[in-house]
Amino acid sequence: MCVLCCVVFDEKSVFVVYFDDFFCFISEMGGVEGLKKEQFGRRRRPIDYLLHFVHTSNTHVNMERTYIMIKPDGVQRGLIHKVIERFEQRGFYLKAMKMQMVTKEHAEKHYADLSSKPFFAGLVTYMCSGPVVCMVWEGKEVVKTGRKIIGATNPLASEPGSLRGDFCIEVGRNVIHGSDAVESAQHEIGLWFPEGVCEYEHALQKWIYE
Ligand code: IDP
Ligand code: MG
Repeated sequence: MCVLCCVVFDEKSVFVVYFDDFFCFISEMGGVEGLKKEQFGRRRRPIDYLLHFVHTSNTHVNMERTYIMIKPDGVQRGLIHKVIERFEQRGFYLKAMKMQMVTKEHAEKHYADLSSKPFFAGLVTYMCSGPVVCMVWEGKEVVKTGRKIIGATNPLASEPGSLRGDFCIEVGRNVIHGSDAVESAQHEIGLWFPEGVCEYEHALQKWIYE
C-alpha cells in the first residue's frame, strides 16, 4: 500500500510525505527537511515516520537522535541513574531504553570499524561480560553534546564534570558509549533498536525550546 499526504504547519513548513510499507520520503519543499529525511532512513513502520515527523517539525528545531549505551562496568557499578540524570536534566528526551546481554556477534557488529585494532578482542569480551543498558536520546545537537557529556575516550583525558571524567580511569573500562556522528547514530539505533523507538510528544517541549 502507498500513501501520499501533504502536511502543512505554516508558510515555512509544507511537506509532501509519501510512504509505503518500507520507506518514507519527505519532499524538499520545507526548510528543515534535509536532515529529517536522513533521520528517517532506518525506521521500520510508516506510522513511526509520520509520528516522529509531526512531533519534531512543529518547533523548527533540528532534532537529532543518538545512541547511548551504559557498558557492563557502568551497570555493575550502579551508574545507570547517573547517566540518565545527566541527559535528562540537560533537557534531552529519552526515546527508548532496554537492558540486555550482548552476543559476541552483535558486539563485533557494533564495533566493526575497530576490528583491526589490537584491543578489539578484549573490547568484545568486555562488552559481553554483563548486561548493558541501551538508550536513544533525542534533542537539538544531542550527538555532539552527548559526546561532551560523556567525555574523552581515555577517561584520564576527560574533563571533570563529564561522565568518564567523574567515574572512571581506564580506557578499557570507560563505562559508557555514545555515537560520534549523526550518521553513526542512525546506524547504531537501527542495530540496537530494530523494533523502533517510542514516539511521543514531550510535555516540556515549549519550556526547553524557544
Ligand atoms: P569512543 O567510545 O570514545 O567513541 P572509540 O575510539 O570509538 O572511542 O573506541 C571504542 C571503545 O573501544 C572505547 O570506548 C573503549 O572502550 C575501547 N578502546 C578504545 N581504545 C582503546 C585502547 O587503546 N585500549 C583498550 N580499549 C580501547
Ligand atoms: Mg566510538
